[in-house]
Amino acid sequence: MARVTAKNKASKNKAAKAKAKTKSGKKTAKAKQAKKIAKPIDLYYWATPNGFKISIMLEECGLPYNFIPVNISKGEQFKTDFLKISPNNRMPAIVDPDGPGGKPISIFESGAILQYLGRKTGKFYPSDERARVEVDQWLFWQMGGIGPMAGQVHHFKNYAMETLTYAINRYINEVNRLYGVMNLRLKDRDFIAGKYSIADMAIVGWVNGWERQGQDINEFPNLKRWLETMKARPAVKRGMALGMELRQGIDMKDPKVQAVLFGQRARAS
Ligand SMILES: N[C@@H](CCC(=O)N[C@@H](CS)C(=O)NCC(=O)O)C(=O)O
Repeated sequence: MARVTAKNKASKNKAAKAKAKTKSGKKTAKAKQAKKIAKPIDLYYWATPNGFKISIMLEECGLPYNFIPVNISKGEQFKTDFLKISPNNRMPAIVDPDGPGGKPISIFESGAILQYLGRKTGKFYPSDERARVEVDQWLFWQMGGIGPMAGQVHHFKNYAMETLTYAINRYINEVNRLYGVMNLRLKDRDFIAGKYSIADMAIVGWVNGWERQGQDINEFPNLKRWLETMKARPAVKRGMALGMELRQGIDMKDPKVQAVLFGQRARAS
Protein backbone atom coordinates (compact mmCIF):
# COMPACT_ATOMS: atom_id res chain seq x y z
CA MET A 1 0.00 0.00 0.00
CA ALA A 2 1.50 3.28 -1.13
CA ARG A 3 1.48 6.40 0.97
CA VAL A 4 0.51 9.84 -0.29
CA THR A 5 0.92 12.66 2.21
CA ALA A 6 -2.01 15.05 2.11
CA LYS A 7 -1.16 18.30 3.88
CA ASN A 8 -4.01 20.70 3.87
CA LYS A 9 -3.69 24.48 4.22
CA ALA A 10 -4.90 24.68 7.81
CA SER A 11 -2.47 22.05 9.06
CA LYS A 12 0.45 23.76 7.26
CA ASN A 13 -0.47 27.07 8.91
CA LYS A 14 -0.76 25.47 12.34
CA ALA A 15 2.61 23.76 12.00
CA ALA A 16 4.21 27.00 10.75
CA LYS A 17 2.78 28.98 13.67
CA ALA A 18 3.99 26.38 16.15
CA LYS A 19 7.47 26.49 14.60
CA ALA A 20 7.59 30.28 14.67
CA LYS A 21 6.60 30.48 18.30
CA THR A 22 9.07 27.77 19.25
CA LYS A 23 11.90 29.63 17.45
CA SER A 24 11.14 32.84 19.28
CA GLY A 25 11.59 30.91 22.51
CA LYS A 26 7.98 31.34 23.67
CA LYS A 27 6.56 27.83 23.65
CA THR A 28 2.94 28.57 24.52
CA ALA A 29 0.45 25.78 25.28
CA LYS A 30 -1.25 26.65 21.98
CA ALA A 31 2.00 26.28 20.05
CA LYS A 32 2.67 22.94 21.71
CA GLN A 33 -0.85 21.75 20.87
CA ALA A 34 -0.54 22.92 17.25
CA LYS A 35 2.77 21.11 16.91
CA LYS A 36 1.22 17.97 18.38
CA ILE A 37 -1.76 18.09 16.00
CA ALA A 38 0.66 18.47 13.08
CA LYS A 39 1.78 14.79 13.30
CA PRO A 40 0.11 13.14 10.30
CA ILE A 41 -2.55 10.50 10.80
CA ASP A 42 -2.35 7.42 8.54
CA LEU A 43 -5.62 7.13 6.64
CA TYR A 44 -6.31 3.70 5.13
CA TYR A 45 -8.86 4.56 2.50
CA TRP A 46 -10.59 3.86 -0.77
CA ALA A 47 -12.89 6.36 -2.48
CA THR A 48 -16.33 5.14 -1.37
CA PRO A 49 -19.08 6.72 0.79
CA ASN A 50 -17.61 5.04 3.90
CA GLY A 51 -14.15 6.34 3.06
CA PHE A 52 -15.40 9.88 2.35
CA LYS A 53 -16.63 10.24 5.92
CA ILE A 54 -13.08 10.28 7.23
CA SER A 55 -11.39 12.19 4.41
CA ILE A 56 -14.06 14.90 4.87
CA MET A 57 -13.53 15.05 8.65
CA LEU A 58 -9.74 15.25 8.29
CA GLU A 59 -10.12 18.01 5.73
CA GLU A 60 -12.69 19.90 7.84
CA CYS A 61 -10.40 19.74 10.88
CA GLY A 62 -7.29 20.68 8.91
CA LEU A 63 -5.49 17.62 10.26
CA PRO A 64 -2.49 16.43 8.25
CA TYR A 65 -2.73 12.87 7.01
CA ASN A 66 -0.99 10.25 4.91
CA PHE A 67 -3.38 8.76 2.41
CA ILE A 68 -2.73 5.03 2.17
CA PRO A 69 -4.87 3.54 -0.61
CA VAL A 70 -6.52 0.20 0.14
CA ASN A 71 -7.59 -1.10 -3.24
CA ILE A 72 -10.53 -3.23 -2.15
CA SER A 73 -11.16 -4.43 -5.72
CA LYS A 74 -7.73 -6.12 -5.63
CA GLY A 75 -8.09 -7.56 -2.12
CA GLU A 76 -5.66 -5.22 -0.31
CA GLN A 77 -8.06 -5.25 2.65
CA PHE A 78 -6.87 -8.82 3.34
CA LYS A 79 -3.18 -7.92 3.73
CA THR A 80 -1.83 -9.08 7.09
CA ASP A 81 -0.67 -5.61 8.14
CA PHE A 82 -4.03 -4.08 7.32
CA LEU A 83 -5.94 -6.79 9.18
CA LYS A 84 -3.94 -5.94 12.31
CA ILE A 85 -5.52 -2.47 12.13
CA SER A 86 -8.89 -3.48 10.74
CA PRO A 87 -9.73 -7.11 11.61
CA ASN A 88 -13.07 -6.77 9.78
CA ASN A 89 -11.21 -6.42 6.42
CA ARG A 90 -12.99 -3.17 5.72
CA MET A 91 -11.71 0.34 5.20
CA PRO A 92 -11.64 3.13 6.39
CA ALA A 93 -9.20 2.82 9.25
CA ILE A 94 -6.71 5.21 10.81
CA VAL A 95 -3.54 5.11 12.85
CA ASP A 96 -2.99 8.22 14.90
CA PRO A 97 0.64 8.40 16.07
CA ASP A 98 -0.50 10.89 18.70
CA GLY A 99 -3.23 8.89 20.38
CA PRO A 100 -4.24 8.94 24.06
CA GLY A 101 -1.22 9.41 26.31
CA GLY A 102 0.82 10.46 23.28
CA LYS A 103 0.98 6.85 22.08
CA PRO A 104 -0.20 5.52 18.70
CA ILE A 105 -3.74 4.22 18.37
CA SER A 106 -5.41 2.39 15.49
CA ILE A 107 -9.16 2.59 14.86
CA PHE A 108 -11.48 0.85 12.42
CA GLU A 109 -15.24 1.47 11.86
CA SER A 110 -16.00 4.87 10.39
CA GLY A 111 -18.40 5.91 13.18
CA ALA A 112 -15.80 5.19 15.87
CA ILE A 113 -13.17 7.10 13.86
CA LEU A 114 -15.45 10.13 13.47
CA GLN A 115 -16.23 10.21 17.18
CA TYR A 116 -12.54 9.83 18.05
CA LEU A 117 -11.50 12.67 15.75
CA GLY A 118 -14.35 14.78 17.08
CA ARG A 119 -13.19 14.22 20.67
CA LYS A 120 -9.53 14.72 19.75
CA THR A 121 -10.07 18.05 18.01
CA GLY A 122 -13.16 19.30 19.83
CA LYS A 123 -14.68 19.97 16.40
CA PHE A 124 -18.00 18.95 14.83
CA TYR A 125 -18.85 16.74 17.85
CA PRO A 126 -20.25 18.76 20.75
CA SER A 127 -19.18 18.02 24.31
CA ASP A 128 -22.54 19.13 25.75
CA GLU A 129 -24.37 15.86 26.47
CA ARG A 130 -27.72 16.81 24.87
CA ALA A 131 -26.10 18.07 21.71
CA ARG A 132 -23.82 15.02 21.59
CA VAL A 133 -26.80 12.65 21.90
CA GLU A 134 -28.40 14.43 18.92
CA VAL A 135 -25.28 13.84 16.85
CA ASP A 136 -24.88 10.22 18.04
CA GLN A 137 -28.48 9.35 17.14
CA TRP A 138 -28.01 10.47 13.57
CA LEU A 139 -24.54 9.03 13.29
CA PHE A 140 -25.81 5.60 14.36
CA TRP A 141 -28.85 6.04 12.12
CA GLN A 142 -26.43 6.40 9.24
CA MET A 143 -24.29 3.46 10.35
CA GLY A 144 -27.23 1.09 10.79
CA GLY A 145 -29.68 2.60 8.30
CA ILE A 146 -28.91 4.60 5.21
CA GLY A 147 -25.39 3.15 4.79
CA PRO A 148 -26.20 -0.57 4.80
CA MET A 149 -29.54 -0.12 2.99
CA ALA A 150 -28.12 2.05 0.20
CA GLY A 151 -25.21 -0.40 0.03
CA GLN A 152 -27.67 -3.21 -0.67
CA VAL A 153 -29.31 -1.16 -3.44
CA HIS A 154 -25.86 -0.57 -4.99
CA HIS A 155 -25.26 -4.30 -4.80
CA PHE A 156 -28.52 -5.70 -6.16
CA LYS A 157 -29.26 -2.92 -8.64
CA ASN A 158 -25.77 -2.21 -9.98
CA TYR A 159 -23.39 -5.09 -9.25
CA ALA A 160 -25.32 -8.38 -8.99
CA MET A 161 -25.04 -10.64 -12.02
CA GLU A 162 -28.63 -11.84 -11.50
CA THR A 163 -31.64 -9.50 -11.55
CA LEU A 164 -33.48 -10.10 -8.29
CA THR A 165 -36.51 -7.84 -8.51
CA TYR A 166 -37.70 -8.51 -4.97
CA ALA A 167 -34.32 -7.58 -3.45
CA ILE A 168 -33.96 -4.49 -5.66
CA ASN A 169 -37.42 -3.18 -4.73
CA ARG A 170 -37.05 -4.04 -1.07
CA TYR A 171 -33.89 -1.91 -0.71
CA ILE A 172 -34.99 0.90 -3.03
CA ASN A 173 -38.14 1.25 -0.93
CA GLU A 174 -36.23 1.21 2.33
CA VAL A 175 -33.82 3.88 1.06
CA ASN A 176 -36.82 5.89 -0.10
CA ARG A 177 -38.28 5.67 3.42
CA LEU A 178 -34.96 6.78 4.93
CA TYR A 179 -34.68 9.72 2.51
CA GLY A 180 -38.17 10.70 3.69
CA VAL A 181 -37.02 10.60 7.33
CA MET A 182 -34.10 12.92 6.51
CA ASN A 183 -36.30 15.22 4.46
CA LEU A 184 -38.70 15.70 7.38
CA ARG A 185 -35.86 16.17 9.83
CA LEU A 186 -34.29 18.88 7.67
CA LYS A 187 -37.56 20.82 7.33
CA ASP A 188 -36.70 23.20 10.16
CA ARG A 189 -32.93 22.86 10.59
CA ASP A 190 -29.89 23.38 8.39
CA PHE A 191 -28.09 20.20 9.37
CA ILE A 192 -29.21 16.79 10.55
CA ALA A 193 -28.37 17.34 14.23
CA GLY A 194 -28.93 21.11 14.17
CA LYS A 195 -25.35 22.37 13.79
CA TYR A 196 -22.97 20.95 11.19
CA SER A 197 -21.46 17.78 12.64
CA ILE A 198 -19.84 14.42 12.01
CA ALA A 199 -23.35 13.04 11.40
CA ASP A 200 -23.69 15.16 8.24
CA MET A 201 -20.24 14.04 7.12
CA ALA A 202 -21.26 10.41 7.60
CA ILE A 203 -24.39 10.79 5.47
CA VAL A 204 -23.32 12.97 2.54
CA GLY A 205 -21.47 10.33 0.51
CA TRP A 206 -24.52 8.11 0.61
CA VAL A 207 -27.11 10.70 -0.40
CA ASN A 208 -24.79 11.89 -3.15
CA GLY A 209 -25.44 8.54 -4.85
CA TRP A 210 -29.23 9.06 -5.02
CA GLU A 211 -29.50 8.28 -8.72
CA ARG A 212 -27.67 4.97 -8.37
CA GLN A 213 -30.07 4.16 -5.53
CA GLY A 214 -33.15 4.52 -7.73
CA GLN A 215 -34.22 7.77 -6.01
CA ASP A 216 -35.24 11.21 -7.24
CA ILE A 217 -33.75 13.89 -5.00
CA ASN A 218 -36.32 16.42 -6.29
CA GLU A 219 -38.99 14.57 -4.31
CA PHE A 220 -37.09 15.54 -1.15
CA PRO A 221 -36.58 19.33 -1.31
CA ASN A 222 -35.11 19.76 2.18
CA LEU A 223 -32.68 16.94 1.58
CA LYS A 224 -31.78 18.38 -1.81
CA ARG A 225 -31.02 21.77 -0.23
CA TRP A 226 -28.89 20.07 2.45
CA LEU A 227 -26.97 18.06 -0.17
CA GLU A 228 -26.24 21.21 -2.17
CA THR A 229 -25.05 23.02 0.99
CA MET A 230 -22.83 20.08 1.91
CA LYS A 231 -21.32 19.75 -1.55
CA ALA A 232 -20.51 23.47 -1.64
CA ARG A 233 -18.19 23.14 1.36
CA PRO A 234 -14.54 23.13 0.18
CA ALA A 235 -13.51 20.44 2.68
CA VAL A 236 -16.36 18.18 1.53
CA LYS A 237 -15.30 18.72 -2.07
CA ARG A 238 -11.69 17.82 -1.22
CA GLY A 239 -12.72 14.86 0.92
CA MET A 240 -14.95 13.39 -1.78
CA ALA A 241 -12.33 13.92 -4.48
CA LEU A 242 -9.60 12.06 -2.58
CA GLY A 243 -8.37 9.02 -4.49
CA MET A 244 -11.15 9.14 -7.09
CA GLU A 245 -8.59 8.81 -9.88
CA LEU A 246 -7.50 5.42 -8.51
CA ARG A 247 -11.01 4.04 -9.04
CA GLN A 248 -11.19 4.96 -12.70
CA GLY A 249 -11.68 2.00 -15.02
CA ILE A 250 -12.55 -0.52 -12.29
CA ASP A 251 -15.42 -2.67 -13.51
CA MET A 252 -17.47 -3.97 -10.60
CA LYS A 253 -18.84 -6.68 -12.89
CA ASP A 254 -15.36 -8.00 -13.69
CA PRO A 255 -15.38 -11.61 -12.39
CA LYS A 256 -11.99 -11.03 -10.69
CA VAL A 257 -13.36 -8.04 -8.77
CA GLN A 258 -16.57 -9.90 -7.91
CA ALA A 259 -14.55 -12.87 -6.62
CA VAL A 260 -12.71 -10.57 -4.21
CA LEU A 261 -15.68 -8.57 -2.96
CA PHE A 262 -18.72 -10.81 -3.05
CA GLY A 263 -19.33 -14.17 -1.44
CA GLN A 264 -16.72 -13.64 1.30
CA ARG A 265 -16.85 -16.20 4.10
CA ALA A 266 -15.09 -16.65 7.45
CA ARG A 267 -11.29 -16.42 7.33
CA ALA A 268 -9.16 -19.03 9.09
CA SER A 269 -6.73 -16.32 10.33
N1 LIG B 1 -19.18 -0.44 8.98
C1 LIG B 1 -17.97 -0.18 8.24
C2 LIG B 1 -18.22 -0.48 6.79
C3 LIG B 1 -17.01 -0.25 5.94
C4 LIG B 1 -17.15 -0.88 4.57
O1 LIG B 1 -18.13 -1.56 4.30
N2 LIG B 1 -16.15 -0.65 3.72
C5 LIG B 1 -16.14 -1.30 2.42
C6 LIG B 1 -16.05 -0.29 1.31
S1 LIG B 1 -17.39 0.86 1.37
C7 LIG B 1 -14.94 -2.21 2.34
O2 LIG B 1 -13.89 -1.93 2.88
N3 LIG B 1 -15.10 -3.32 1.64
C8 LIG B 1 -14.07 -4.31 1.49
C9 LIG B 1 -14.64 -5.68 1.34
O3 LIG B 1 -15.86 -5.81 1.12
O4 LIG B 1 -13.87 -6.62 1.44
C10 LIG B 1 -17.54 1.26 8.45
O5 LIG B 1 -18.43 2.10 8.51
O6 LIG B 1 -16.34 1.54 8.57
